[in-house]
Amino acid sequence: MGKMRTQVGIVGAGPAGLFLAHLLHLTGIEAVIVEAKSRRYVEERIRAGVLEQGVRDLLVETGIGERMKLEGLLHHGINLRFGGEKRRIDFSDLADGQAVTVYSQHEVVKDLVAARIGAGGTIIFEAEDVRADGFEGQHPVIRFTAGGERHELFCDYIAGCDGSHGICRSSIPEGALTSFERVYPFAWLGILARAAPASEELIYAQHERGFALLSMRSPTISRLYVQVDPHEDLANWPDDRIWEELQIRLGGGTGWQLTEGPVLQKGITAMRSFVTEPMQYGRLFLAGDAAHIVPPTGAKGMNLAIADVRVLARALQSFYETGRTDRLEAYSATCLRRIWKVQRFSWWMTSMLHHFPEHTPFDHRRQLAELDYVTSSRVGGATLAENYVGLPFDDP
Ligand code: FAS
Ligand code: PHB
Repeated sequence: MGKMRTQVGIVGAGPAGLFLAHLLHLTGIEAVIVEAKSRRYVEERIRAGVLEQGVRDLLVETGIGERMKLEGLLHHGINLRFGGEKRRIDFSDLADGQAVTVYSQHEVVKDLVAARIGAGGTIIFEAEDVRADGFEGQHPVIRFTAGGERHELFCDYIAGCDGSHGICRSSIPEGALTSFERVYPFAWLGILARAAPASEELIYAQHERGFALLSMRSPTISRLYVQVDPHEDLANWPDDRIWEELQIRLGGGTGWQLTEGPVLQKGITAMRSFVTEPMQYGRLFLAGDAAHIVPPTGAKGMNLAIADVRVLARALQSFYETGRTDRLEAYSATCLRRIWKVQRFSWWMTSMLHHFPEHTPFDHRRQLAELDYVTSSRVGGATLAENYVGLPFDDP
């Protein structure tokens, strides 16, 4: 049995775990990440695509934003297509000049892995049978198998950054947590295609056949989504059917055409809202998808994960520098203020743009009126814009 010791043990090398380790490193706090998958797997996993202004600034301020500044696409607005029209939400006008950056989550992960390894950080990839123990007392330990040998990583604190299917949340005793969930009656079928994006900015389309989204990864790679049945089988969606549906829903019968091309990757993502409270138990702290899930309509999942670990890193820094635990004790409350505001926004965007099976013609007209309002009222547009570019970090 191999025995190791560090200050903060982190389970999961996604955006939350990697960025937490990076922030801790900057304040001289040692961390070790234990990750179930391979480096290649986590660096190639296609997920989110949009960074909030505050997250962009944080990556730059903490020294890992250089490639993002070069390769990321700065967007000063998004478009909403509905009722045969396309209208723009202008962030420059409505969100004090803030913007979002289109830069893939897996590129952020690559930059963080490179920074961690470059700084001599430890990431244990392909760890098996990972367990988090002892966090109810003073001596938390992460146990795992790597290289065919069982290991114990003793730490002061454990950060559960292992996503929605990880082991950390489920390691907390029954009854200690309360979960809040809303499951949506649809899913997103997403494709990555070698096709020049047919729009310079994102287009969110509300259509009677269902929602569609035009996003991108670069001037030659499109990222596109269509709303499908929650139990849809990908086999029912050959490429030509996906393109046909995207043309109808995004084109809006205006003759406008999507550029089509080879589909490089496709998948179906379930849509749900989920929060667990509190996000901590003893010396175990949950962050990112391990604690909450948002429907991707608001482009918030990764941004919220990074907001969580920004709070956790500051709380751990306060402990190691002063011995005080007040920020650690307030971690959940501090994060949940932002989380529930982001949950509301993600729910609102999802409710406004998707076709719900139970909708009546009244609901459809109401949706169109809401879209008309937010795209014709400065106040209405500003509420969408300020949430989309990202609410200010509000902890002291
Ligand atoms: P992650 O899930 O990214 O990372 C958790 C890590 O923990 C993973 O590397 C996993 O391998 C590891 N792990 C799990 N169990 C473990 C164990 N037992 N031991 C060790 N390691 C373990 N968000 C958006 O904003 N826009 C999108 O378009 C979007 N699309 C998505 C598509 C899919 C298919 C999914 C699942 C999510 C999507 N999201 C999207 C949300 C996503 O971006 C998350 O919010 C983001 O990855 C959260 O980051 P983490 O909290 O680090 O969790
Ligand atoms: C993406 O580019 O993957 C993306 C963009 C905006 C969203 C969701 C996903 O709301």
